[in-house]
Amino acid sequence: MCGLLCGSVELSIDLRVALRHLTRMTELPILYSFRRCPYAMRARLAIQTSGLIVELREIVLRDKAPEFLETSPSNTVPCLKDRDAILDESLDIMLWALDRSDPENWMRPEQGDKDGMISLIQDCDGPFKHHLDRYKYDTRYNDVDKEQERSSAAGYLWDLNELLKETPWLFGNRASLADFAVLPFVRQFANTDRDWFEGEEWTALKGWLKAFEDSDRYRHIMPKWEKWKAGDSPVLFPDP
Ligand SMILES: N[C@@H](CCC(=O)N[C@@H](CS)C(=O)NCC(=O)O)C(=O)O
Repeated sequence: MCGLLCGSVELSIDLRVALRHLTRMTELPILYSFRRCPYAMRARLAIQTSGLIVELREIVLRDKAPEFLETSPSNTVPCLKDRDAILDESLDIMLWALDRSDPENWMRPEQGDKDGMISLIQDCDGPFKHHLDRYKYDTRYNDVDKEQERSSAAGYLWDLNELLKETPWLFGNRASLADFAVLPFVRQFANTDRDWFEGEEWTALKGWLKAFEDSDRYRHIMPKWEKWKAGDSPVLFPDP
């Protein structure tokens, strides 16, 4: 559906022009993103909860826009440009958004603290992602045993399951930074072989992932975007 539909009332052309003008005047931060990338998903989750608005530029990884390549030192998504500042790591983008506004208190979990959350996220981005990549994309690597990689990655998921047996979220009875930094990667693991994932007895983990995938929060970060090119009308995220 057109992003400029408000309820059932289509915004007038004048309003569209005004919105475009306003976007230019206020110099919204620019988020280079890719819909299905778990790193970009976590960045969008944090931006969405913060209430900030950014201009989203959808990047296609096999045909990256030159403006994106000039902006991102690592040539990876997500990348956020806020005036002169460039944030090239998804976790930094989450922290940038939540530092500005954190209405759901993601940075102040009910149990544990920021250091504990960061440590759990680092285990996700480090060893878990290492094995996840070799499980999901095993043919891209030499000498990997797909099942061995799956089993190594699953160790991290069993640890998450233990936490989730105690409380509905990783750090207590409220969602926090840790949940939304990690969930997109657990989803990526699950989707690699959904039948196998559903057959394992990590019941708390499965419930946590399902609640996320069924949520409005998830739906709102996953609309389909057209590939961005210079000169396109700005696409706002979240869709106002
Ligand atoms: N360190 C980065 C990693 C991001 C990353 O690896 N993104 C992938 C897409 S999911 C990417 O852009 N890969 C570059 C490519 O495939 O060309 C972050 O946390 O933001």
